[in-house]
Amino acid sequence: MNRKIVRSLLASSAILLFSVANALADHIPPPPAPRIQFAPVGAQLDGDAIDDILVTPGQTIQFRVSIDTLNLANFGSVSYVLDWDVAELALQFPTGIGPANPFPTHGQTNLGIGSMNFTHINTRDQSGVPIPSIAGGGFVYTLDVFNFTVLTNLDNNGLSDVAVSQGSVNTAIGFFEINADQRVEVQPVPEPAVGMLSLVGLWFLIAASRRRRLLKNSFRWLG
Ligand SMILES: [Ca+2]
Ligand SMILES: [Ca+2]
Repeated sequence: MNRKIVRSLLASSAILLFSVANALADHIPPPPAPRIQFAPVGAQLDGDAIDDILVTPGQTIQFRVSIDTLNLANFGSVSYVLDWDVAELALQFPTGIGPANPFPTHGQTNLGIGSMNFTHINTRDQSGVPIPSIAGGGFVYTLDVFNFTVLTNLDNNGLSDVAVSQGSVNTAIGFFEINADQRVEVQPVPEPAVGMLSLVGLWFLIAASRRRRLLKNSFRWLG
């Protein structure tokens, strides 16, 4: 085997190994970790990257933000940022505290238009509140309940309308960041397509014409 063939074989093997490693990396699930999350999560309804929720102007839509305490030590406080599009949604005040939120003190800071920081603190004991554990996972506390009024400027623009980010907790061993990276878009219920309207119109025309013909035939038979 000459050197050229050996070099070529080595290069092919390296490319194959790289591809296999990449494929494996794509399929390795991320390690379980505590995170801030919200519901409803929405669903993919169109061609852009963000998940969607269909809404109607004037309605109230509720989002519940929670912390999944998976693999987390007891914590003395939790904090995150909520961002929303003020052109499409108006946050109703006062905001609500989750029914099982274990923290005695709650804070919120305005960070700018459509951006607020929410903090829940156990001021009596910064080393943490006890976290109940459940088999196979963390314990989920609902931290906040947000009601938004849907505005008339709804836009299906593929941009985030509600998002959480910058999650952090304080435990006995100090502050650290936790995963908080979720967003969703709200968009108007689509109008029926013009083609569909035309089909419905056509069906009515055919039905009316058939009825007229039947009536005409009945009169002819009677006469
Ligand atoms: Ca979408
Ligand atoms: Ca939107």
